[in-house]
Amino acid sequence: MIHWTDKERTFMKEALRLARRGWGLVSPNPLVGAVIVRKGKIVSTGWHSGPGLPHAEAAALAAAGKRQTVGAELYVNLEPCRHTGRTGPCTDLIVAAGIEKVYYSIPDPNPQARGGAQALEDAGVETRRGLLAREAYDLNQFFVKWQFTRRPFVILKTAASLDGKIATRAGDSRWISSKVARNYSHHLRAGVDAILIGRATAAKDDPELSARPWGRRKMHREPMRCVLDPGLRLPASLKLFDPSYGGPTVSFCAPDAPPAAVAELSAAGVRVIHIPWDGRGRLSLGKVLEALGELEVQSVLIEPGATLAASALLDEGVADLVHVFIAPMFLGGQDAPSMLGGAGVEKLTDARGAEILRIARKGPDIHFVVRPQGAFTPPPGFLDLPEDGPSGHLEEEG
Ligand code: AOF
Ligand code: ZN
Repeated sequence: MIHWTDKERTFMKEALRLARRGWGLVSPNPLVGAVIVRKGKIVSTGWHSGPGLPHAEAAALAAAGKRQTVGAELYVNLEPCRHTGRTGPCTDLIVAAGIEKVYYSIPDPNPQARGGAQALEDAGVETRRGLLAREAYDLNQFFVKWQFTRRPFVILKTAASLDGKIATRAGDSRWISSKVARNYSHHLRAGVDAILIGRATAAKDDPELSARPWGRRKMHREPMRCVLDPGLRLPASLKLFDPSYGGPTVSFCAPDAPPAAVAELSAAGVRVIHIPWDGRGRLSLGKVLEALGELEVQSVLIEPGATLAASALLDEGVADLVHVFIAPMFLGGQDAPSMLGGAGVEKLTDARGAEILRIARKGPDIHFVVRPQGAFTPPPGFLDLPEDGPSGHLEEEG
């Protein structure tokens, strides 16, 4: 068990804080921050701000004077790369700058880039792995899952009343959650590669599916807007299909969708992807994720109605993380939809278990962050590090 000092933790926390600045900017790259420390003081910092732009380590080194980096320490939340991709190897820059010691949180899962720590050791630079590994992993779960599985990380977001209803008996649902909760949802949208909704939600709510995070600088890139529409019967007039509202649109349809509708949507700039049935009369979500992964989509936010939520969470079990907002109201009604539709489970022993990672307030609402059973976990060895503690952080926020 390695005991990290408070100073070491503080410097890596700063690297993680810098890394978060790249939220919504860096995909398909990871969120990375770097801090250079000399004689116990920060001399420069850097963060990665997008594909083709300098890596965090390169940015921090460039921001420091040459004499400041000799004999200094570098803190970075991902193992430095040793490859030439859109930019050159960070390991070479680190060695040339005379850095003596590199602290990194998690190994680089990218087969092209990995191996940087060994390269540094070979060049006489000391490396220390595992500082704030859990936090660093949580920050880059999208990147890590996609690198290991070529499938996107799946976040499911839902909002309900205290009695678990997502709409009134008449279908009224705007809005159950508060403005603060909805702003948080826009922050989530801003950081993912794709948003996915079902046919019923598209028809009923006509959402834009754009990311409009609170007080945020203009989005440099809007997430891809995806809809499950087996028979391609949604009207072309929906905002979802209008490019002026958001990112590119993808329609997932059944193998036997009418060719005329496919042609019409394609001509309008919508990408149409055929998906096999799942055996329960719905499109296979597993196959949808496979198709998205091939498009280099590393994260998808599902904003489901009751049917899609049940498929994603219970029937297919594809969700890796669930955000639930509970609003302080009661709606009642046998026929008012609740969070999960579908057939449901029969026995309590069939329930999908979950681990609550976080509970917070969002205005008047309660915000749960939950990891359901079956969520992605990295392969053995990736995270079982000295720093490894319990798998989540149960926190309460004021
Ligand atoms: C980043 N930013 O700060 C670090 C990365 O092809 P490139 O040049 O865009 O390199 C991307 C890979 O580099 C990425 O998949 C990851 O493995 C490694 N490290 N990437 O975008 C950074 N340190
Ligand atoms: Zn690099």
